[in-house]
Amino acid sequence: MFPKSKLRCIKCKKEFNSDEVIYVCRSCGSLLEVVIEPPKVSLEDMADRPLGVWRYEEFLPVEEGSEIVTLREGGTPLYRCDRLAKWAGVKRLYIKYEGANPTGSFKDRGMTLGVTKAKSLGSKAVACASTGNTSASLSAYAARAGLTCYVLLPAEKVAMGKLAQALMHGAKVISVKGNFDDALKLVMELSVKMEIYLLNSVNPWRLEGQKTLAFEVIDQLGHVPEFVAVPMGNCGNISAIWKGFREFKSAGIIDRLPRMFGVQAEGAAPVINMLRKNLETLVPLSNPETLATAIRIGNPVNWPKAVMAIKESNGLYESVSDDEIVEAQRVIATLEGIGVEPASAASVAGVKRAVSKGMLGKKDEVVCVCTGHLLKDPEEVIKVCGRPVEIPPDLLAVSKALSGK
Ligand code: AN7
Repeated sequence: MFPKSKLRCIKCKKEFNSDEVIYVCRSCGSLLEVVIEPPKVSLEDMADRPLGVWRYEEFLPVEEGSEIVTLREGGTPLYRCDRLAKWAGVKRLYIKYEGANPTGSFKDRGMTLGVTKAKSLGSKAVACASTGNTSASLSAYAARAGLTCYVLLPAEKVAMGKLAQALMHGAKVISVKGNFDDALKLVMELSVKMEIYLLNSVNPWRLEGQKTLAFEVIDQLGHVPEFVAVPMGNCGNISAIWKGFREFKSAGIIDRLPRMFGVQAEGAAPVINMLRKNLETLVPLSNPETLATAIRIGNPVNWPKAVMAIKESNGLYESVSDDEIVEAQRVIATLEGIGVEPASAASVAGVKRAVSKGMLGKKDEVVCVCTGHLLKDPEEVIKVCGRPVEIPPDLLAVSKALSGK
């Protein structure tokens, strides 16, 4: 049974019906969130269902009788990583590996909900701006649903794997000469003007799918982790995960909450800057820069929700350099066998950085959310690892090369 829901402005608290196509409060322009009644359900009640987004249907606000658009998202592994814990300097470290989703990122959790919603609202076309993964995911789910899909990408800054996905799944892909923030502004205007359903994370229904990551962590770990580290770009994911934990607590499934740890790349860290300076509002960056192109975002729309998540949870925040990101990416890959894209490694790099500052240490347990697959950005890998040595096809040359002579 799906729960009944409504939309509520996070600022002025004005409420709207769940079948209204709006992305921000009609009264004050702030972000909206979906509100559901906490269901009366236990983990045992849901235990026979496969691990994944739809296992938690009592928490997922879609219309009864909706045609669910799914590629079997979620149900991703939670790996205990002892070598990585030692490297970072914490007691326990787990990786929630979102690269194992159907299109290789956490975005699929949101798109199964978002595209199901688009269908039940009767939309014929969906759209997004994207640093890559959102477009890859939306293109696939739109194809699955038989909807037209438009994606606006920042020119030349989208990793090859992600672009390949959007193109092959048949989206109309447009390259905007500007950055992600420019593309998002355009697509928001476009969606209103042309009545195309917008599926960036400003759309609160998407976050309803993404909150299931929190549910899975509780199911897999068997207890509430102390810290959950999340890379932040547009700040939807950390907000969604925090909402998930809060809803499990309201439903009486857990009795305490984790502390959220938001991590941004140094060159694209407007939220971290704001928190450090204790500012009331975000100062957007006009030229965000980082090798982690997924989180190369200067004006994150969901910043108020992310700031709430970090503050309410008595959480942590840090920025990490590109060098730290690449180092973490390599260590995750070589010590644990887990392949993640640069943005994903920011969560792990953030833990190491926090340890060096004494914010985390030998007593702490952290779940790091690794948001996307290594193969999303093969060009970055070649850039940081170099190409393999080339040899003529003979045995002597092979043995020489293998012994490094
Ligand atoms: C791998 O695809 O914004 O803080 O347009 O692809 O919820 O934005 C991607 C974001 C982290 C940040 N890790 O999540 C997009 C886009 C990866 C990502 C983030 C993204 P949010």
